[in-house]
Amino acid sequence: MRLVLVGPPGAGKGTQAARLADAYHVPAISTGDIFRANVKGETELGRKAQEYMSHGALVPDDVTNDMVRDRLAEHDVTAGFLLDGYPRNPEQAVELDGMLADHGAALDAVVELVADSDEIARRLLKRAEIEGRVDDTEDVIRKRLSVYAETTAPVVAYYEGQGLLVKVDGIGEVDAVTDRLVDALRAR
Ligand code: B4P
Repeated sequence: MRLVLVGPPGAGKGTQAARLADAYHVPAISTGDIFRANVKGETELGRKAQEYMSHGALVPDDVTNDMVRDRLAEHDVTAGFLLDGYPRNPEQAVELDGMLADHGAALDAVVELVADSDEIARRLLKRAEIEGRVDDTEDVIRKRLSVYAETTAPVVAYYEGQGLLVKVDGIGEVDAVTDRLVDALRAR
């Protein structure tokens, strides 16, 4: 199973990616998590990513694409993977198609997790209290939402055009959303 999970910040991508990866026995690859681990480890990649992430902007494509290409060349992804948070613009989507074609592979489905702005703000502000992520402040959340609407929403249209899109409601209990995701993928 080769899956992409797309959706606005706070829709529950990271939360559901871990559960879907368990269900399908594939690794969940979160570009946000990889960047955060590099920021924490004070690596060169982390230093580059931090200035963009802290403002809610996308990390430049050359940095992000190279990182994903390296990750997809590792052995544990040969049987499948779940990409969480990548691609985030149409250029990255085209790049991903090329990376997969190099391995003679293609995506099986792209899941869009849908949630409204009020629920998103509520979740992320709650997470801010618990985890203190620098990009979970009100101003930066607003910026991330506008980046999503302008830059990432066209990725959804790109995959819809390829007949790969599965839309799932991300509102409700975490378990209920997971059941919805699994059912929607099974129905496909
Ligand atoms: P991400 O790490 O992808 O952050 P995110 O969009 O906020 O999603 P996340 O997975 O953390 O949150 P989730 O919705 O699961 O990206 C962070 C930054 O990294 C970006 O702004 C960008 O700078 C950079 N970046 C990442 N990928 C990039 C790329 N491809 N190109 C360029 N830059 C990139 O969960 C949110 C909260 O909701 C959690 O606290 C969770 O507990 C809660 N929640 C989840 N499901 C819930 C439910 N059903 N009910 C109630 N709460 C729920």
